[in-house]
Amino acid sequence: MKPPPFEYSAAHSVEEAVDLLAEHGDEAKVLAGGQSLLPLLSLRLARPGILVDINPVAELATISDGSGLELGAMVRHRAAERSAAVRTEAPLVIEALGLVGHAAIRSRGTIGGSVAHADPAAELPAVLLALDGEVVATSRRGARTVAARDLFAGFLTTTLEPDELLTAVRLPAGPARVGSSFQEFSRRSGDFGVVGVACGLALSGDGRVDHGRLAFSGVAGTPVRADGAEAVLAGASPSAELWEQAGREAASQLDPPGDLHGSPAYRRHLAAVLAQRALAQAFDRAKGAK
Ligand SMILES: Cc1cc2nc3c(=O)[nH]c(=O)nc-3n(C[C@@H](O)[C@H](O)[C@H](O)COP(=O)(O)OP(=O)(O)OC[C@H]3O[C@@H](n4cnc5c(N)ncnc54)[C@H](O)[C@@H]3O)c2cc1C
Repeated sequence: MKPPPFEYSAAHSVEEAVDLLAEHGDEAKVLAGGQSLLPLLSLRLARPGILVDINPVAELATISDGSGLELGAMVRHRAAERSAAVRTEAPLVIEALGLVGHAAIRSRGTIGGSVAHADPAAELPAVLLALDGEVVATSRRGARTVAARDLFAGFLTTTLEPDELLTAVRLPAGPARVGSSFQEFSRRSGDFGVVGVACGLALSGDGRVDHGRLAFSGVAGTPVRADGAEAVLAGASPSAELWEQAGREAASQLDPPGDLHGSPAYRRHLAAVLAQRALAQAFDRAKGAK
């Protein structure tokens, strides 16, 4: 199908983009990589009056590190995957991005688009939630930060206002001796995962778990943090039994939907197994980290 008619305006700066969003409000949609928005238009599931194209905004395509990592909204997935700064500061982002569609899609898709689109099966929102990340939302009223825990409001819905542009994604610097892992089950390579889990694990000086962080995709209308499992992990001695116990605890607190890809019970089973695997791998990586 073809998209319904819409106006088009290219913004060349953040200022121009937020002016256009302020002018058109609910009628406007931001066009980033277009990998989710254009299919929605073609299927007539979205009918914006105007697309505000932020592809020309060069200031949004930068990656900076220092105390943590900041990815501009228009950083393409492939650029992040190839970035030495991302590899050093947040290897979990690179691991998760490798599971997003295919290389051709990732050469257009953007970091900001993946987060703003808030697909509950998407990898990046789960990573942002697991790593206690935040986004910068900019409008004519100024810029504010929104923690990942406060960002995802429901299926394809965030707490960003219609006049707000997501301008950056921030990830805090990790502690020493931290390891991470992204585990996912999908029917075919490149498909959205049925269930996925983003995991970060930090060890304390005495070799115990300082903290573990787990966030699932594909189990609810938003990514879900596994608070119960994290309580099980805090201060415990690492072991295969602990990973299994934490996985079981995480799954017991989920109430996933059923669809043609899997029943609620199957998704809970996947969540337990994937969390267990992610913790074991994150632990191995943490042991090797300085
Ligand atoms: C075949 C295929 C397979 C895919 N597989 C996966 C997958 O496995 N995992 C996965 O996570 N994704 C997958 N995707 C989607 C992913 O590739 C998209 O890139 C991503 O979801 C959206 O990013 P985008 O830059 O393309 O955003 P767009 O499609 O341009 O925009 C998506 C939405 O976000 C809004 N938006 C975009 N940028 C901003 C911003 N800066 N501020 C405010 N709002 C904004 C738009 O208005 C729109 O509503 C797949 C896509 C395709 C076509």
